Amino acid sequence: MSGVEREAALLIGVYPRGRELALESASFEELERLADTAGARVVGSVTQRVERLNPRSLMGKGKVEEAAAAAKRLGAKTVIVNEDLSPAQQLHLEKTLDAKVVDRTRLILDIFAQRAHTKEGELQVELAQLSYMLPRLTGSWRAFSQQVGGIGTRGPGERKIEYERRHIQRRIDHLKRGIEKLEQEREVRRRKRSRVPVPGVAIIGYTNAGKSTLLNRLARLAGKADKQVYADDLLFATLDSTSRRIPLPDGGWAVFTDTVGFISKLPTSLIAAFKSTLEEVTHADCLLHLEDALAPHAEQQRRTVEAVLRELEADRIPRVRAVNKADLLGESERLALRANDPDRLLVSAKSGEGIEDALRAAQNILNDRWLLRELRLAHERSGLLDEVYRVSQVLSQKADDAGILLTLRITGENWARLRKRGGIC
Ligand SMILES: Nc1nc2c(ncn2[C@@H]2O[C@H](COP(=O)(O)OP(=O)(O)OP(=O)(O)O)[C@@H](O)[C@H]2O)c(=O)[nH]1
Ligand SMILES: [Mg+2]
Repeated sequence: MSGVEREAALLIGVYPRGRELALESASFEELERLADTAGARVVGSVTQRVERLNPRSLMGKGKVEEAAAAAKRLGAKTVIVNEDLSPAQQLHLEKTLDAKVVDRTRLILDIFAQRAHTKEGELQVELAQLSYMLPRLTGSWRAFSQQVGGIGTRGPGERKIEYERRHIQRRIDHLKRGIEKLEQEREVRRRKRSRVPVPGVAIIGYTNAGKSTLLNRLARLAGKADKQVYADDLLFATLDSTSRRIPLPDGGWAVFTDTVGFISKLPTSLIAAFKSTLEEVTHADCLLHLEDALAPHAEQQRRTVEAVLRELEADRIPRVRAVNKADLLGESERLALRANDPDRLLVSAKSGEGIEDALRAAQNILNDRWLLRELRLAHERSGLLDEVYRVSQVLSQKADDAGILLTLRITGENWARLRKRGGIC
Protein backbone atom coordinates (compact mmCIF):
# COMPACT_ATOMS: atom_id res chain seq x y z
CA MET A 1 0.00 0.00 0.00
CA SER A 2 3.04 2.27 0.03
CA GLY A 3 2.51 5.50 -1.81
CA VAL A 4 -1.24 5.14 -1.59
CA GLU A 5 -3.08 7.12 1.05
CA ARG A 6 -4.77 4.54 3.24
CA GLU A 7 -8.43 5.15 3.98
CA ALA A 8 -8.84 6.36 7.58
CA ALA A 9 -11.36 4.09 9.29
CA LEU A 10 -13.20 4.07 12.60
CA LEU A 11 -14.17 0.68 14.02
CA ILE A 12 -17.42 -0.02 15.82
CA GLY A 13 -18.07 -3.05 18.02
CA VAL A 14 -21.35 -3.81 19.80
CA TYR A 15 -21.64 -6.50 22.47
CA PRO A 16 -25.21 -7.57 23.08
CA ARG A 17 -26.04 -9.42 26.29
CA GLY A 18 -26.19 -13.15 25.77
CA ARG A 19 -23.18 -13.35 23.52
CA GLU A 20 -19.90 -14.47 24.99
CA LEU A 21 -17.79 -11.42 25.72
CA ALA A 22 -14.40 -13.11 25.21
CA LEU A 23 -15.49 -14.33 21.81
CA GLU A 24 -16.79 -10.92 20.84
CA SER A 25 -13.69 -9.04 21.89
CA ALA A 26 -11.46 -11.55 20.07
CA SER A 27 -13.51 -11.02 16.96
CA PHE A 28 -13.25 -7.25 17.41
CA GLU A 29 -9.45 -7.40 17.67
CA GLU A 30 -9.47 -9.44 14.53
CA LEU A 31 -11.57 -6.78 12.82
CA GLU A 32 -8.62 -4.42 13.17
CA ARG A 33 -6.36 -6.91 11.36
CA LEU A 34 -8.99 -7.43 8.70
CA ALA A 35 -9.33 -3.68 8.21
CA ASP A 36 -5.58 -3.40 7.91
CA THR A 37 -5.44 -6.27 5.42
CA ALA A 38 -8.13 -4.57 3.35
CA GLY A 39 -5.96 -1.45 3.17
CA ALA A 40 -7.54 0.78 5.81
CA ARG A 41 -5.73 2.85 8.44
CA VAL A 42 -7.55 2.33 11.71
CA VAL A 43 -7.75 5.67 13.53
CA GLY A 44 -10.01 4.79 16.43
CA SER A 45 -12.74 2.59 17.78
CA VAL A 46 -16.05 2.86 19.57
CA THR A 47 -17.60 -0.04 21.46
CA GLN A 48 -20.76 -0.53 23.47
CA ARG A 49 -22.38 -3.26 25.53
CA VAL A 50 -26.09 -3.28 24.83
CA GLU A 51 -29.13 -5.20 25.98
CA ARG A 52 -29.92 -6.15 22.40
CA LEU A 53 -29.02 -4.88 18.93
CA ASN A 54 -31.16 -1.96 17.90
CA PRO A 55 -32.94 -2.89 14.64
CA ARG A 56 -32.55 0.64 13.29
CA SER A 57 -29.39 2.12 14.71
CA LEU A 58 -27.58 -0.99 15.95
CA MET A 59 -26.55 0.71 19.19
CA GLY A 60 -27.91 3.41 21.48
CA LYS A 61 -28.66 6.87 20.10
CA GLY A 62 -26.07 8.54 22.32
CA LYS A 63 -23.42 6.08 21.21
CA VAL A 64 -24.16 6.72 17.54
CA GLU A 65 -23.70 10.44 18.22
CA GLU A 66 -20.43 9.72 20.00
CA ALA A 67 -19.26 7.68 17.01
CA ALA A 68 -20.27 10.46 14.62
CA ALA A 69 -18.26 12.97 16.63
CA ALA A 70 -15.25 10.64 16.77
CA ALA A 71 -15.37 9.99 13.03
CA LYS A 72 -15.48 13.72 12.38
CA ARG A 73 -12.67 14.49 14.81
CA LEU A 74 -10.44 11.74 13.42
CA GLY A 75 -11.21 12.48 9.79
CA ALA A 76 -12.62 8.99 9.18
CA LYS A 77 -14.88 8.81 6.15
CA THR A 78 -15.15 5.06 6.55
CA VAL A 79 -16.73 3.26 9.48
CA ILE A 80 -16.29 -0.48 9.83
CA VAL A 81 -18.81 -2.34 11.96
CA ASN A 82 -18.14 -5.78 13.45
CA GLU A 83 -21.68 -6.98 12.72
CA ASP A 84 -23.71 -7.93 9.74
CA LEU A 85 -25.97 -4.96 9.18
CA SER A 86 -29.47 -5.00 7.80
CA PRO A 87 -30.00 -2.65 4.85
CA ALA A 88 -32.01 -0.33 7.13
CA GLN A 89 -29.26 -0.19 9.76
CA GLN A 90 -26.67 0.48 7.11
CA LEU A 91 -28.69 3.34 5.62
CA HIS A 92 -29.40 4.85 9.02
CA LEU A 93 -25.77 4.68 10.12
CA GLU A 94 -24.47 6.11 6.85
CA LYS A 95 -26.75 9.07 7.28
CA THR A 96 -26.08 9.75 10.94
CA LEU A 97 -22.35 9.09 10.79
CA ASP A 98 -21.94 10.88 7.47
CA ALA A 99 -19.52 8.16 6.36
CA LYS A 100 -19.33 5.05 4.27
CA VAL A 101 -20.39 2.14 6.47
CA VAL A 102 -18.85 -1.26 5.83
CA ASP A 103 -19.94 -4.32 7.78
CA ARG A 104 -17.81 -7.36 8.61
CA THR A 105 -19.09 -9.44 5.71
CA ARG A 106 -18.47 -6.68 3.20
CA LEU A 107 -14.96 -6.20 4.57
CA ILE A 108 -14.14 -9.90 4.21
CA LEU A 109 -15.66 -9.94 0.72
CA ASP A 110 -13.44 -7.00 -0.16
CA ILE A 111 -10.31 -8.84 0.98
CA PHE A 112 -11.36 -11.90 -0.96
CA ALA A 113 -11.88 -9.75 -4.05
CA GLN A 114 -8.32 -8.43 -3.75
CA ARG A 115 -6.94 -11.93 -3.33
CA ALA A 116 -8.84 -13.89 -5.98
CA HIS A 117 -6.41 -14.79 -8.72
CA THR A 118 -7.80 -17.87 -10.39
CA LYS A 119 -10.84 -18.00 -12.63
CA GLU A 120 -12.78 -20.06 -10.11
CA GLY A 121 -11.78 -17.79 -7.22
CA GLU A 122 -12.86 -14.70 -9.12
CA LEU A 123 -16.23 -16.17 -10.07
CA GLN A 124 -16.87 -17.31 -6.51
CA VAL A 125 -16.01 -13.95 -4.99
CA GLU A 126 -18.14 -12.05 -7.47
CA LEU A 127 -21.03 -14.39 -6.79
CA ALA A 128 -20.68 -13.83 -3.06
CA GLN A 129 -20.48 -10.07 -3.54
CA LEU A 130 -23.54 -9.86 -5.74
CA SER A 131 -25.53 -12.15 -3.44
CA TYR A 132 -24.59 -9.77 -0.65
CA MET A 133 -25.61 -6.73 -2.69
CA LEU A 134 -28.91 -7.92 -4.10
CA PRO A 135 -31.11 -7.76 -0.99
CA ARG A 136 -29.44 -4.50 -0.03
CA LEU A 137 -30.34 -2.88 -3.29
CA THR A 138 -34.05 -3.53 -2.83
CA GLY A 139 -33.71 -2.92 0.88
CA SER A 140 -32.29 0.54 0.61
CA TRP A 141 -34.84 1.32 -2.05
CA ARG A 142 -37.62 0.14 0.24
CA ALA A 143 -36.32 2.35 2.98
CA PHE A 144 -36.17 5.21 0.53
CA SER A 145 -39.68 4.66 -0.83
CA GLN A 146 -41.14 4.38 2.64
CA GLN A 147 -39.60 7.68 3.46
CA VAL A 148 -40.85 9.41 0.33
CA GLY A 149 -43.93 7.30 -0.22
CA GLY A 150 -47.08 7.95 -2.24
CA ILE A 151 -47.24 9.46 -5.69
CA GLY A 152 -44.14 9.26 -7.75
CA THR A 153 -42.53 6.31 -6.06
CA ARG A 154 -43.13 4.22 -9.14
CA GLY A 155 -41.02 6.56 -11.20
CA PRO A 156 -37.62 6.13 -12.78
CA GLY A 157 -35.95 5.61 -9.40
CA GLU A 158 -37.72 2.33 -8.91
CA ARG A 159 -37.33 1.32 -12.53
CA LYS A 160 -33.61 1.94 -12.33
CA ILE A 161 -33.29 -0.22 -9.24
CA GLU A 162 -35.51 -2.88 -10.76
CA TYR A 163 -33.33 -2.78 -13.84
CA GLU A 164 -30.17 -3.08 -11.74
CA ARG A 165 -31.72 -5.85 -9.73
CA ARG A 166 -32.55 -7.85 -12.84
CA HIS A 167 -29.13 -7.16 -14.27
CA ILE A 168 -27.46 -8.42 -11.10
CA GLN A 169 -29.72 -11.48 -11.01
CA ARG A 170 -28.75 -12.30 -14.59
CA ARG A 171 -25.09 -11.92 -13.72
CA ILE A 172 -25.57 -14.16 -10.66
CA ASP A 173 -27.16 -16.86 -12.85
CA HIS A 174 -24.30 -16.51 -15.31
CA LEU A 175 -21.68 -16.84 -12.55
CA LYS A 176 -23.45 -19.86 -11.08
CA ARG A 177 -23.36 -21.55 -14.48
CA GLY A 178 -19.66 -20.74 -14.84
CA ILE A 179 -18.89 -22.14 -11.39
CA GLU A 180 -20.98 -25.23 -12.10
CA LYS A 181 -18.97 -25.86 -15.26
CA LEU A 182 -15.69 -25.58 -13.34
CA GLU A 183 -17.15 -27.83 -10.66
CA GLN A 184 -17.95 -30.47 -13.26
CA GLU A 185 -14.40 -30.29 -14.58
CA ARG A 186 -13.12 -30.66 -11.04
CA GLU A 187 -15.41 -33.66 -10.54
CA VAL A 188 -14.05 -35.28 -13.72
CA ARG A 189 -10.51 -34.74 -12.44
CA ARG A 190 -11.47 -36.17 -9.08
CA ARG A 191 -13.05 -39.23 -10.67
CA LYS A 192 -10.00 -39.73 -12.83
CA ARG A 193 -7.93 -39.56 -9.69
CA SER A 194 -10.15 -42.00 -7.86
CA ARG A 195 -9.85 -44.55 -10.64
CA VAL A 196 -6.31 -44.94 -9.38
CA PRO A 197 -7.43 -44.27 -5.84
CA VAL A 198 -5.18 -41.97 -3.89
CA PRO A 199 -5.82 -41.08 -0.27
CA GLY A 200 -6.47 -37.40 0.33
CA VAL A 201 -5.46 -35.23 3.30
CA ALA A 202 -6.85 -31.69 3.60
CA ILE A 203 -4.83 -29.18 5.62
CA ILE A 204 -7.34 -27.02 7.40
CA GLY A 205 -7.32 -24.38 10.11
CA TYR A 206 -7.81 -20.78 11.03
CA THR A 207 -6.42 -18.17 8.67
CA ASN A 208 -2.68 -17.51 9.15
CA ALA A 209 -2.06 -20.81 11.01
CA GLY A 210 0.65 -21.78 8.51
CA LYS A 211 -1.21 -24.18 6.21
CA SER A 212 0.46 -23.02 3.00
CA THR A 213 3.89 -22.95 4.64
CA LEU A 214 3.30 -26.56 5.71
CA LEU A 215 2.31 -27.64 2.21
CA ASN A 216 5.46 -25.96 0.89
CA ARG A 217 7.57 -27.78 3.47
CA LEU A 218 5.98 -31.11 2.48
CA ALA A 219 6.52 -30.36 -1.20
CA ARG A 220 10.18 -29.61 -0.51
CA LEU A 221 10.53 -32.92 1.34
CA ALA A 222 9.05 -34.56 -1.73
CA GLY A 223 11.69 -32.86 -3.87
CA LYS A 224 9.22 -30.43 -5.41
CA ALA A 225 10.83 -27.22 -4.24
CA ASP A 226 9.85 -25.50 -7.48
CA LYS A 227 6.14 -25.86 -6.79
CA GLN A 228 5.72 -23.45 -3.89
CA VAL A 229 2.41 -21.82 -3.04
CA TYR A 230 2.02 -18.30 -1.70
CA ALA A 231 2.32 -17.97 2.06
CA ASP A 232 2.44 -14.70 3.97
CA ASP A 233 1.65 -13.10 7.29
CA LEU A 234 -1.76 -12.01 6.07
CA LEU A 235 -5.32 -13.02 6.71
CA PHE A 236 -6.63 -14.99 3.75
CA ALA A 237 -3.33 -15.26 1.88
CA THR A 238 -4.78 -18.36 0.25
CA LEU A 239 -8.09 -18.49 -1.56
CA ASP A 240 -7.69 -21.37 -3.92
CA SER A 241 -6.99 -24.93 -3.02
CA THR A 242 -3.73 -26.44 -4.17
CA SER A 243 -2.91 -30.14 -4.08
CA ARG A 244 0.46 -31.86 -3.98
CA ARG A 245 1.38 -35.52 -4.07
CA ILE A 246 3.37 -36.18 -0.92
CA PRO A 247 5.22 -39.42 -0.06
CA LEU A 248 4.25 -41.15 3.19
CA PRO A 249 6.80 -42.67 5.59
CA ASP A 250 5.84 -46.28 4.80
CA GLY A 251 5.99 -45.84 1.04
CA GLY A 252 3.16 -44.77 -1.21
CA TRP A 253 1.77 -41.30 -1.17
CA ALA A 254 -1.26 -39.16 -0.45
CA VAL A 255 -2.57 -35.99 -2.02
CA PHE A 256 -2.31 -33.09 0.44
CA THR A 257 -4.52 -30.08 -0.19
CA ASP A 258 -4.10 -26.59 1.22
CA THR A 259 -7.20 -24.49 1.21
CA VAL A 260 -8.81 -21.21 2.30
CA GLY A 261 -8.47 -20.38 5.99
CA PHE A 262 -11.44 -20.17 8.31
CA ILE A 263 -12.38 -17.12 10.37
CA SER A 264 -14.99 -16.39 13.00
CA LYS A 265 -18.28 -15.11 11.60
CA LEU A 266 -17.27 -16.35 8.16
CA PRO A 267 -20.06 -14.99 5.97
CA THR A 268 -22.43 -17.76 4.97
CA SER A 269 -22.64 -16.23 1.49
CA LEU A 270 -18.91 -16.88 1.18
CA ILE A 271 -19.16 -20.45 2.40
CA ALA A 272 -21.95 -21.02 -0.12
CA ALA A 273 -20.00 -19.41 -2.96
CA PHE A 274 -16.83 -21.29 -2.05
CA LYS A 275 -18.57 -24.66 -1.73
CA SER A 276 -16.74 -26.09 -4.71
CA THR A 277 -13.30 -25.05 -3.41
CA LEU A 278 -14.18 -26.28 0.04
CA GLU A 279 -15.34 -29.59 -1.38
CA GLU A 280 -11.70 -30.60 -1.34
CA VAL A 281 -12.15 -30.65 2.43
CA THR A 282 -15.34 -32.71 2.41
CA HIS A 283 -13.82 -35.31 0.08
CA ALA A 284 -10.68 -35.83 2.15
CA ASP A 285 -9.99 -39.13 3.92
CA CYS A 286 -8.19 -37.29 6.71
CA LEU A 287 -7.99 -33.70 7.93
CA LEU A 288 -4.80 -32.17 9.20
CA HIS A 289 -6.01 -29.46 11.55
CA LEU A 290 -3.31 -26.89 12.09
CA GLU A 291 -3.48 -24.43 14.97
CA ASP A 292 -1.32 -21.38 15.51
CA ALA A 293 0.74 -21.68 18.71
CA LEU A 294 0.86 -17.89 18.94
CA ALA A 295 -2.82 -17.18 18.38
CA PRO A 296 -4.03 -14.98 21.21
CA HIS A 297 -7.45 -16.64 21.23
CA ALA A 298 -6.67 -20.23 20.39
CA GLU A 299 -9.79 -21.63 22.04
CA GLN A 300 -12.06 -19.31 20.05
CA GLN A 301 -10.25 -20.20 16.84
CA ARG A 302 -10.68 -23.88 17.59
CA ARG A 303 -14.39 -23.43 18.13
CA THR A 304 -14.71 -21.52 14.87
CA VAL A 305 -12.94 -24.29 12.98
CA GLU A 306 -15.32 -26.83 14.53
CA ALA A 307 -18.33 -24.74 13.55
CA VAL A 308 -17.19 -24.32 9.95
CA LEU A 309 -16.43 -28.05 9.68
CA ARG A 310 -19.92 -28.80 10.94
CA GLU A 311 -21.37 -26.43 8.38
CA LEU A 312 -19.41 -28.20 5.65
CA GLU A 313 -20.52 -31.57 7.08
CA ALA A 314 -16.85 -32.50 7.38
CA ASP A 315 -16.75 -32.82 11.17
CA ARG A 316 -16.81 -36.63 11.08
CA ILE A 317 -13.68 -36.99 8.98
CA PRO A 318 -10.85 -38.36 11.15
CA ARG A 319 -8.32 -35.75 12.11
CA VAL A 320 -4.71 -35.17 13.02
CA ARG A 321 -4.40 -32.15 15.29
CA ALA A 322 -1.18 -30.18 15.36
CA VAL A 323 -0.02 -26.92 16.87
CA ASN A 324 2.22 -25.08 14.42
CA LYS A 325 5.03 -22.52 14.90
CA ALA A 326 6.61 -24.62 17.68
CA ASP A 327 9.95 -23.03 16.77
CA LEU A 328 8.75 -19.88 18.53
CA LEU A 329 7.87 -21.64 21.79
CA GLY A 330 9.96 -21.81 24.93
CA GLU A 331 10.26 -24.99 26.98
CA SER A 332 7.61 -24.00 29.53
CA GLU A 333 5.11 -23.13 26.80
CA ARG A 334 5.72 -26.50 25.18
CA LEU A 335 5.13 -28.27 28.46
CA ALA A 336 1.93 -26.34 29.05
CA LEU A 337 0.62 -27.16 25.59
CA ARG A 338 1.44 -30.86 26.00
CA ALA A 339 -0.14 -31.01 29.45
CA ASN A 340 -3.21 -29.25 28.16
CA ASP A 341 -3.89 -31.61 25.30
CA PRO A 342 -1.44 -34.50 24.86
CA ASP A 343 -3.09 -35.62 21.63
CA ARG A 344 -1.99 -32.55 19.73
CA LEU A 345 1.35 -32.74 17.97
CA LEU A 346 3.81 -29.89 18.16
CA VAL A 347 5.10 -29.03 14.70
CA SER A 348 6.90 -26.28 12.88
CA ALA A 349 6.35 -25.80 9.18
CA LYS A 350 9.32 -23.46 9.27
CA SER A 351 11.96 -25.63 10.99
CA GLY A 352 10.53 -29.01 10.03
CA GLU A 353 10.12 -30.13 13.65
CA GLY A 354 7.39 -32.73 14.14
CA ILE A 355 6.51 -32.94 10.45
CA GLU A 356 7.51 -36.58 10.21
CA ASP A 357 5.27 -37.37 13.21
CA ALA A 358 2.37 -35.52 11.62
CA LEU A 359 2.84 -37.48 8.40
CA ARG A 360 2.94 -40.73 10.34
CA ALA A 361 -0.23 -39.81 12.25
CA ALA A 362 -1.98 -39.01 8.97
CA GLN A 363 -0.74 -42.26 7.53
CA ASN A 364 -2.15 -44.21 10.49
CA ILE A 365 -5.54 -42.69 9.87
CA LEU A 366 -5.34 -43.36 6.16
CA ASN A 367 -4.33 -46.96 6.87
CA ASP A 368 -7.76 -47.60 8.37
CA ARG A 369 -9.09 -47.27 4.90
CA TRP A 370 -5.98 -47.76 2.82
CA LEU A 371 -4.12 -50.97 3.45
CA LEU A 372 -0.55 -51.67 2.52
CA ARG A 373 -0.55 -55.14 0.97
CA GLU A 374 1.68 -57.47 -0.98
CA LEU A 375 0.16 -59.38 -3.80
CA ARG A 376 1.51 -62.19 -5.91
CA LEU A 377 0.07 -62.75 -9.34
CA ALA A 378 0.80 -65.99 -11.15
CA HIS A 379 2.21 -65.33 -14.64
CA GLU A 380 -0.81 -66.87 -16.33
CA ARG A 381 -3.00 -64.35 -14.51
CA SER A 382 -1.00 -61.31 -15.62
CA GLY A 383 -4.10 -60.20 -17.54
CA LEU A 384 -5.35 -59.00 -14.15
CA LEU A 385 -2.57 -56.43 -13.87
CA ASP A 386 -4.70 -53.77 -15.55
CA GLU A 387 -7.38 -54.19 -12.95
CA VAL A 388 -4.85 -54.09 -10.11
CA TYR A 389 -3.57 -50.77 -11.41
CA ARG A 390 -7.09 -49.47 -11.80
CA VAL A 391 -8.18 -50.14 -8.24
CA SER A 392 -5.00 -49.56 -6.25
CA GLN A 393 -1.86 -47.54 -5.86
CA VAL A 394 1.02 -49.76 -6.99
CA LEU A 395 4.15 -48.96 -5.01
CA SER A 396 6.43 -51.56 -6.53
CA GLN A 397 6.34 -54.37 -9.05
CA LYS A 398 8.84 -57.21 -9.45
CA ALA A 399 8.73 -60.40 -11.47
CA ASP A 400 10.36 -63.77 -10.73
CA ASP A 401 9.78 -67.39 -11.78
CA ALA A 402 6.77 -67.74 -9.54
CA GLY A 403 4.98 -64.71 -10.90
CA ILE A 404 4.64 -60.97 -10.35
CA LEU A 405 5.09 -59.49 -6.88
CA LEU A 406 3.37 -56.16 -6.20
CA THR A 407 3.20 -53.85 -3.21
CA LEU A 408 -0.08 -51.95 -3.08
CA ARG A 409 -1.92 -49.31 -1.15
CA ILE A 410 -5.54 -50.28 -1.50
CA THR A 411 -8.90 -49.84 0.19
CA GLY A 412 -10.23 -52.78 2.22
CA GLU A 413 -13.17 -53.13 -0.18
CA ASN A 414 -10.99 -53.30 -3.26
CA TRP A 415 -8.58 -55.68 -1.57
CA ALA A 416 -11.41 -58.09 -0.70
CA ARG A 417 -12.68 -57.87 -4.27
CA LEU A 418 -9.23 -58.60 -5.72
CA ARG A 419 -8.69 -61.54 -3.41
CA LYS A 420 -11.83 -63.18 -4.78
CA ARG A 421 -10.24 -63.42 -8.20
CA GLY A 422 -8.33 -66.58 -8.88
CA GLY A 423 -4.55 -66.73 -9.14
CA ILE A 424 -4.00 -64.10 -6.46
CA CYS A 425 -2.43 -64.82 -3.16
N1 LIG B 1 7.82 -18.98 13.07
C1 LIG B 1 7.00 -19.63 12.27
N2 LIG B 1 6.23 -18.98 11.40
C2 LIG B 1 5.43 -19.71 10.60
C3 LIG B 1 5.38 -21.12 10.66
N3 LIG B 1 4.47 -21.54 9.73
C4 LIG B 1 4.00 -20.43 9.14
N4 LIG B 1 4.56 -19.32 9.63
C5 LIG B 1 4.32 -17.92 9.26
O1 LIG B 1 2.95 -17.64 9.49
C6 LIG B 1 2.42 -16.77 8.47
C7 LIG B 1 1.21 -17.40 7.82
O2 LIG B 1 1.59 -18.54 7.11
P1 LIG B 1 0.72 -19.12 5.91
O3 LIG B 1 1.34 -20.42 5.53
O4 LIG B 1 0.49 -18.11 4.84
O5 LIG B 1 -0.64 -19.38 6.68
P2 LIG B 1 -2.03 -19.95 6.11
O6 LIG B 1 -2.59 -20.83 7.17
O7 LIG B 1 -1.81 -20.57 4.77
O8 LIG B 1 -2.86 -18.62 6.03
P3 LIG B 1 -4.09 -18.21 5.05
O9 LIG B 1 -3.81 -18.74 3.70
O10 LIG B 1 -4.07 -16.75 5.13
O11 LIG B 1 -5.30 -18.81 5.68
C8 LIG B 1 3.59 -16.55 7.50
O12 LIG B 1 4.20 -15.34 7.82
C9 LIG B 1 4.51 -17.72 7.76
O13 LIG B 1 5.87 -17.42 7.47
C10 LIG B 1 6.20 -21.79 11.61
O14 LIG B 1 6.23 -23.01 11.75
N5 LIG B 1 6.99 -20.99 12.38
MG1 LIG C 1 -2.53 -20.10 3.01
